[in-house]
Parts: sequence; C-alpha cells; structure tokens
Amino acid sequence: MTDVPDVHDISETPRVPPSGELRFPPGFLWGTATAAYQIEGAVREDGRTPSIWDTFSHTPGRTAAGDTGDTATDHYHRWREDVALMKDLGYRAYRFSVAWPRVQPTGRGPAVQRGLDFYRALVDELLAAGIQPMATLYHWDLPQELEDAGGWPARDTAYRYAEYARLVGEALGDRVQLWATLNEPWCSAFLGYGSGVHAPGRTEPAAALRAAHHLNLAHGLGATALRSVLPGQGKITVSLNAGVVRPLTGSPADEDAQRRIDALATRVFSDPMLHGSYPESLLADTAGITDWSFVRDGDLATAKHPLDALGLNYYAPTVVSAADGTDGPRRDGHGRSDHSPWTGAEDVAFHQPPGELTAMDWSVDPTGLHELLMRFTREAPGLPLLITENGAAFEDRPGPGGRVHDPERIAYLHGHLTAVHRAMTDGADVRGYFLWSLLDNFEWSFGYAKRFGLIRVDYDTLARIPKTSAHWYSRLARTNVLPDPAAGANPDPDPVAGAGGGPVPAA
Ligand code: IFM
Repeated sequence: MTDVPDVHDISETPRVPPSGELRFPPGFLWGTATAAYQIEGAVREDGRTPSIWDTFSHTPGRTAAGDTGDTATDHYHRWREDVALMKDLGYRAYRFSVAWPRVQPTGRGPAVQRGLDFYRALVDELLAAGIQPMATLYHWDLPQELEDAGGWPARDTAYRYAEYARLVGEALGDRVQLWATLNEPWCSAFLGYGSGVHAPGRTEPAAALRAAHHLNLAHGLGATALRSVLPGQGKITVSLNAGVVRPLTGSPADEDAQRRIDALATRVFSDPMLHGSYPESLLADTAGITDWSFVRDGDLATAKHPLDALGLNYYAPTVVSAADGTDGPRRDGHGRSDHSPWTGAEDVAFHQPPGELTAMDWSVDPTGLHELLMRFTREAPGLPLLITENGAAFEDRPGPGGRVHDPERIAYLHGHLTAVHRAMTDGADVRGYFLWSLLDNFEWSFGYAKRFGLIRVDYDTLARIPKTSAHWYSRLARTNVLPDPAAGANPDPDPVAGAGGGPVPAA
C-alpha cells in the first residue's frame, strides 16, 4: 500500500486568520476537478463498454458539432503528464471520477481488473506527487446495459450502484481518503429524464422524479457499502449543484416560484440526504405527475447516511418569477429543449440577471456562493463543507506562442474566492475548493465549444498549455493568500516562475 501523504485532514476545523489580507487557513485543500467521460477518451479500451453518454453523444443532433468523448483530452494515455503538471503547479488535491463502465462494464458482477488498475496507478502517481486524491463514484456515465434495463427510474439501478461502490471502495480505499458518491444528481435526474438534454435523453416527467428518488437511495446504499469497506480515515461526501434561486420581485407569486424551483433544484436531494424526508410542498406540487409510491419504507432513512462533509458545486444563481403569460425562450441555463427539466413547475419563468456573463451565458455573481455556504452552515450545523466545483468557461484565445491569457477567469475566481473567505469569516466551515476544471474538456451537450480549463487543450495535437489562470491559482495553492487579480496580468507568464513572471513562494 502507498502511504497517504500528510495533507489536509478534513476532520480538523480550520480557523481563518484575522487579518485584512485574504489568507486561507493552513492545510486548506486547493484542488482541481474533472470527470471521466469529459477527459479520458479510450472508450473502447481495456474492457470498457458504452455508457449512456457514449450512446447519447453518438446520436445525431444531441451534442454541438456531433462531438463525442471518444478521444476527449486523451487523459487515459496522458495521465502521467497531467499529474506532473498538477505537481509543477503546486496543486494540493485532485478530484476525478471513476468510469463505471470501465470498472464494471455491464453494471453487474465482478470488477474488471484492468479498469481498476488504471485508477490505482493514477492514485499512486498523485500520492507520490503529494496530491490528495478525491474519487467521485458517479459522474453521469451509467453503463448502457443498466439504462437498457430501465436506468435510474428503475429501483434496481440503486442496488447495482451500491455493488459498484463497494467494488471501487475495496480496490482504492487503502489509497483514497475522500469520496463523493454522486456528482450533481439533479443533472442525472432532470436533464437526463426530464428535458432530455443530457443522456439518456428521455423526456418523461414522472421518470425524472423516480430517477431523483433512486439517486437518493443509491447515495445512501452506496455510502453504506463504501463505509463498510473503507478504513477508518475514509471520508464520504456527495457533490450537489444546490441552486441559488432568487425571486425576480418580492411579490408572493414570484416568491412561490422561487420556493418551487428551490425544492426541485436542491431540496429534492438535500432534504433526504440531510434530514431523511422530502419537502411536503414538493410532494404536493408534483402530485399531478406522480404519487411517489416508489418511495418505500426505510428508503429515506437509508438516504440520510451520515456524511463527513457536504460537497457543493456552484456556478451562478437563477432568477425566477411566476409565469408572465409570454412564451419567451427558456433561460434556465441548462441547454435547449422543448421539454422543461422543472417537473411540475414548467410554468415558472427564468430571467437573465443583469451584468457580466460567462461563455455559458451564466451570470458572474459571487454573492450566490456566499449565500449557498451560509445556507448549509445554518441547515447542517457542524457538517464541514467542500466546494467540489466552481469555475467558468470563457472564450479563451491563444496569443503569441500559443500562450493563453485569461483575465476574465482570474477575475471570476478572485471574486468567488473572496466570497468563500467572507463565508468562512462569517462562520462557514469550508475545508477545500476544487476548481472546475483542470483541463479544457468535453462539456456534455456543448461538446468542445466551451472551455473551463486552467490548462488549455489543443484538440488537434492534444498538447496542454497552462493558461495565466493556472499560474495565478498555483500562487494561491502555494501561499494560501489570495493573489491580486493583477498578479495574472502578464500575458506572457513564465510557466516556472508563476503568474506575472514573479517568484512563487515555496510551499
Ligand atoms: O462540466 C460540468 C461538470 O461535469 C458538472 N458540473 C458543471 C460543469 C460545467 O458545466
């Protein structure tokens, strides 16, 4: 077994030093995040079989330009280079996801050793580089065979997931301390089975609610299975894209729209996982679609598996109002479809907030991150928080020598990390931050058109080029002090010396 390095132990509550300088506590986990289908490629190698995303992306019209994850960033072959880059940049942690169809191709039965070997080698390389690995068990790549058997609307998928979680926990539990059961189950349920803009592309409102429940059940069963095989230091969390939903006005109708969307975006997962119940209002609001009879005795107690931390993914807030009777374009930021992902609240209108937008047309609003952290600080007192995703896509353009200067991303990160610091000063127990994303990658139905990476990927040559933001973040990871955005102002940074060409203090 490889020794786990002496990196941040999330069981210690950090204190924010009282100073004017935005300094984060020692041991704060500075990481980056990726997901298997978005970066690995090699979709037919070493026994891997198709996932729902292989099928979906190969279906004409489903993704921009017909892009697929067949090659993606070729991380499956270039992982050593990627770990070396993280090490050179001084990043302290790395959140990756395990591809279910690589490890258990049919979603049943024993694990494929070659699949597990890939992740063991990756984790060993990370540990040798002093980088703390965090494994996400499910980031949307359901084995196609399980979808053919019913997918997430079928209860059995939750049991299959628990078996898979145990297999991966047994194989990697001696090396990986930090685990996330599911990434953004909202997307799996409501984009996958509601609006159909994500795999498997079904548009069945009742199935979306069933999927949501079976994802809650899978989280609880999977966490229980994982806990039974992990050594004592193993920590279990889940990554929720809990929404920050704001009413357009203070009118009772807009506030009611806000309540309904919040229930569908956030509470449908956070209430079962944290409190062991569904909001009564959600059951009432969706009564015309389903009677929820798929919820069996004991399911909600299972879903409420005690967590070691709560993972939150934040990008932008959402502004809603009661339907205004006009039939304008839907602006919920989740891709175009004639079908709403907001099951039972299809009438709610979404509005573009004023101000700066990212390349996803998502607003740049760090106050939402502060709001989210404070919400869960109040709602789950004593539960440490991890920001398991935050970041932005911009229209990065390579300059002379292929270098990429991305001041918009640096400004976005600076604003959001200032909000994190403020939340910590206000009492939020935040233990780490995983920036989305390490590399430019396959952005689901947007294909390769949207670039979220700190590191540019040239999709012709697959060369990796750290952007200015990669060096700016490196400075933060090495010093725990939030660098001034101007520290990334030099468009031609020295990749060794760090952002702005200045010296980077030693770790
Ligand atoms: O790329 C995605 C990721 O897979 C899940 N969270 C949001 C990111 C940006 O859209």
